[in-house]
Amino acid sequence: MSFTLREIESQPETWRVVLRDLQAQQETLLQAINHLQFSRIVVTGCGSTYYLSLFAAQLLRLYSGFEIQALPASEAWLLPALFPVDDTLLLAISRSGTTTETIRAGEAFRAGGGRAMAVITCDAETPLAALADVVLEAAIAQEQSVVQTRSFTSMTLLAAGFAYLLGQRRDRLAAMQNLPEELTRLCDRHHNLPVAWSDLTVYNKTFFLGSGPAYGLVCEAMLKVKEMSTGWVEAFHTLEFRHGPMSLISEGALVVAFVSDAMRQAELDVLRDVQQLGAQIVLCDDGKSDLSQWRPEFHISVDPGIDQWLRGVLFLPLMQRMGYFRALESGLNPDQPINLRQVIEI
Ligand code: F1P
Repeated sequence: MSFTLREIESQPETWRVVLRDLQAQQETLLQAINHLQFSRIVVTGCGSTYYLSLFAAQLLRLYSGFEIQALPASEAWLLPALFPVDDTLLLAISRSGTTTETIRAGEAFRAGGGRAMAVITCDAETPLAALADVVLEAAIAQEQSVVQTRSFTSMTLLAAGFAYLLGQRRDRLAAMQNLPEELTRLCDRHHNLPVAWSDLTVYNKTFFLGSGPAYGLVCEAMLKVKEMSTGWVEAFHTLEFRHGPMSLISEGALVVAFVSDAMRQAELDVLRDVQQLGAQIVLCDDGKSDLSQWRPEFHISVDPGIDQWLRGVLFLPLMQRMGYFRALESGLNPDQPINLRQVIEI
C-alpha cells in the first residue's frame, strides 16, 4: 500500500494520541506560556506550514485577542522590518524543524532581541525547536511522505489547542477530544466521494473557498491536490471569488467551500452564483445551511457542536484523498510527487 495513503488513513488514530498528549500537557504548557512576556504574536512557516500559520494567526486573534500577524518564514527572516521584535511571541511552525527559512527566521528573531518563541512541530529534537521557549510536538504524526497530510492536520490541532489555552477556553480544548471519532464517521460516510471527484473527464479545474481562519485550511487543500496531481487548482477567500476568479467558471469546474457560521449566508450566495455559471459545488458545513432554494451537488456536514473554525480540519482528509486519487488518475505516483522534496534546505 502507498505510504501516503496509509498516512492519510491513519489520521483518526494519530489525532487520538496527539489530543490525549495535549490534554495531559495543558497545565505545563500554560505555565510555560505564562512565563513569557508578549502583547503580539507573529506566526510563520513555509509551504503547508505557512498556510497553517494563516489559520493559526486568525484563530489566535479570535480567541486570545492578541495582535497577530502571519508571514512566510522567508519574509520573517529576510524582511524583519515587517514586524517589531519587542513584545512579540514568534510562533514558528514546521513539520521537520529543519527548513532553512524557518530556522533563519527564528535565529534572526533571537539575534534581534526576541524574547518569546514557541514552535509547533513533529520533531522536537531539531535546530528550530532548540530556539524555542515552548514546544508543542506531534511526534506520532511524522511522515515518510513528501506531502504533509496527517502532520498538517495534527499540527492544526496543536495550533487550535494553543489558541484555546491562550484564550482560556478549556471547554473548547476538552471538546477537541471528539474529533477523531467524528473524522472516522465522516470518512466512512463519504469514502467514495474523493474517487468521484477524481474523474478528470468530468472535472478540469478545482477551486477551494473559505473565509477567516478557514482560508488557511482551503489553501492547504489546494496545495495538497496540486502537489499530488499537478492539476489546475486554486484557493480564494470565499467572497473574493466574485472579484475576478469568477471569470474562470465554466462546465467542468468543481468548487469546494468550507462554510462558516459567521459568514454563512453571504458564502452560500457565492456558491449559488457559481453553480448557475456551470460549476459543481461541494458544500462543507455543519448541516445548518438553508438549502430550500438550491442544492449543491455534494454536501458534507459535521456535528454542529464543533468550533466553526475547526470544522475544516475534518474536511481536509477527504481533500487529501482527492489529491491521491487524482494523482493515480493522471498516471502519477503520490509517494513521489514531481519536483518536490520533503525538506527545503537552501
Ligand atoms: C515545509 C514544506 C512542506 C512541503 C515540502 C517542502 O516544510 O514547504 O510544507 O510539503 O515538502 O517543505 P516544514 O518546514 O513544515 O518541514
